[in-house]
Amino acid sequence: MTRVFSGIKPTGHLTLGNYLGAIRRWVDVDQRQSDALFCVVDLHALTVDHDPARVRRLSRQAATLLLAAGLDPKLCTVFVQSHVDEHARLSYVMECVATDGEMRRMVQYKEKAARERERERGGSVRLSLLTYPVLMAADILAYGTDEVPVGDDQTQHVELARDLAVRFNQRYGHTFVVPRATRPAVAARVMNLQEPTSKMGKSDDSGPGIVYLLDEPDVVRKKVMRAVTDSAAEVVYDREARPGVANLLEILAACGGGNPEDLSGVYESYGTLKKDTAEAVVELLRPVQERHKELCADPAYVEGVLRDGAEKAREMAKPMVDSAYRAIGLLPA
Ligand code: AQP
Repeated sequence: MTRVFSGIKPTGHLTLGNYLGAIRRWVDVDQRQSDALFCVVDLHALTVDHDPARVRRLSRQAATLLLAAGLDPKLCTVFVQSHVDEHARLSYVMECVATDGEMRRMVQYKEKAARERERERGGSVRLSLLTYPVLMAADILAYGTDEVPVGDDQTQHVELARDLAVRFNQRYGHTFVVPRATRPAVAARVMNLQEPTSKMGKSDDSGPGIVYLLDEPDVVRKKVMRAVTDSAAEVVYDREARPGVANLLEILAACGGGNPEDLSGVYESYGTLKKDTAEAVVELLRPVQERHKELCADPAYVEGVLRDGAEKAREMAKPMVDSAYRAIGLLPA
């Protein structure tokens, strides 16, 4: 059976981008057809300036939302990264396989390091921001993962995990499965409603352009109705020339099925397109929000799922990490 692994960072409240680009597919496809593990990757949230209490709160909230969205612990393994030591154990070994040049070429590193320097006025960037893709490679490789379902923004990191697996296998003997990224058919990159050339990212500051999974229906409506489009009159699907309209068409298509190009022919004005998109998003989020409320009333259930998930994950990862330690030359304990 295909082994699937993917994760989500508790760096902010989960967004519509997370849901359409990743979580929905985990729920509808991956947990049903594969041996799947889904992880709140909390160690990755420490790579930029962070508030410890907020990370804890967001980790709990992300896990609760994954279950509310439909991940079922009977079908898949849901856990928190820092509860399984194997991730950090393997990460160091993979740092001995990766090069600093590879790390510095990562687009996300360049963008985020620039952002951090700007925020701190020329201040320092955490070393973990540079090495984070290696930890992500370790997350994936520890489980003998075949497929990593991600949005477009993460494909470069999955490529790195592939390169490191191949290099390790060539140098030290076959140890790792070489993983591949899989992406959703539509909405692989949901864009910020206010800046439709930038990804809708949960750690961004631009609140009005980001639809959060826990936004009230009226807040969703307001954000979608105020989405930046352009001054042209016709509704045309053109990602390059008309990114704002294309983003709305893609969101609408992802919510209700169909494809953005066909939908563009149905609308004569931006007003009705926005109204229908807003309602489609509200309806998409409604059951997730209802279930989230129920789960918040039962924190012991969520904690139990995470405890059991970590135990299962540990059992899966330990043999792989032990064999990587042996292969690279470390003495067995
Ligand atoms: N806008 C998006 N469109 C489609 N897919 C997306 N994903 C994230 N944003 C979009 C996918 O969701 C999964 C988990 O994402 P993440 O936690 O790694 O990243 P994030 O939500 O983008 O959070 P940050 O902190 O704002 O991330 P950075 O700044 O690192 O980009 C992934 O599968 C991702 O592809």
